[in-house]
Amino acid sequence: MGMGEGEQQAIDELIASLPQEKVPSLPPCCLFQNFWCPMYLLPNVVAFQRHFKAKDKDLIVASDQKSGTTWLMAIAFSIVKRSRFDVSNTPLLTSSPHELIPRFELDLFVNNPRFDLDDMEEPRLLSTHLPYSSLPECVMRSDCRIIYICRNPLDIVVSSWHFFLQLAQSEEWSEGSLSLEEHFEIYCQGKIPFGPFWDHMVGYWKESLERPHKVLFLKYEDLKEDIVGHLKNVAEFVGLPFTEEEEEGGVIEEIAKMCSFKTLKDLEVNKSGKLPGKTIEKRSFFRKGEVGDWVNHLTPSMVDRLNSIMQENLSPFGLEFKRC
Ligand code: PAP
Repeated sequence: MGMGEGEQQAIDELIASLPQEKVPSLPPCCLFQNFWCPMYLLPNVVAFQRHFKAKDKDLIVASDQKSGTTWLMAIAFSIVKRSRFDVSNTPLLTSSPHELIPRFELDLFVNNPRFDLDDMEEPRLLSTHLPYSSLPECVMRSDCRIIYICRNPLDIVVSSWHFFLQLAQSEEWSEGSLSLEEHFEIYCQGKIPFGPFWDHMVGYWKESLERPHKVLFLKYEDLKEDIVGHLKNVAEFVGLPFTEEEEEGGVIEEIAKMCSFKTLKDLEVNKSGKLPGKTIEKRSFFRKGEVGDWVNHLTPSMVDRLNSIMQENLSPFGLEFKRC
């Protein structure tokens, strides 16, 4: 079911009333509820906010773009569905993590503002790039849980530059490509889709401190350092701790390996083709998968600039990233 004429008109009027930003190689955005929302996603965001009905058992994977979403989707799926699937028959072997955990604004509420999610198997695994403050009220009120992953902005900006360069090749909104310097500037201004990144991170960070049973806050770098420890944390958070038997049987290590960058990147399903209904190549979700690749791309002055933005906007809340 598409949007009615009246609804489309209301969205058009809303967009017209908002500050807008258009840069080549990024989708045109408008400043909606204090974040830069790609205009083509606004109807979906509004429909999600109006029509989604959270259930207590829902698990939502949340992230800013390029922070480790794909990895966390694979992890969440493997942990929650492990009574049905093991590494020999997991759907991860035949589907992209993005197909297994649909995103509200990019998949579920696209052209279908009253999407009925009632027939999804429970617990429902769902995902979003929206900031915490833009999640529907029912998500805050229900007992559903959120796992958020964030990443050092120095690595995010490099990752997102590569990603949008590739995306821009096939998108009609593209008017050419941006140099890393230009992309970096937009990122530092907070005008990248779903930005500013500091508000995104701090929103979930504060909620994870106030309501640790509601929001589990993870960092990409910490997962790289101790994946087994973090898989245990995730399993406990979702109320499905690993049993002694599972631990002794090596189940945690098996999941870690299945969800690793190398395993997922080398799977045929993630190597070729596009996500259903999308222009994006699945392989563009797997580039290098490393911590600290920024040293190969950013100049010392870019690093200083971004570090001082973090110092100003993240450190006061106790949110820091290790210097490497
Ligand atoms: P999305 O927000 O568009 O879904 P997301 O998965 O968050 O993208 O980010 C992709 C990044 O995660 C890429 O980083 P890079 O550009 O620095 O390489 C990608 O390589 C990395 N990535 C994807 N899967 C994994 C994984 N299993 N383990 C570690 N990193 C991964």
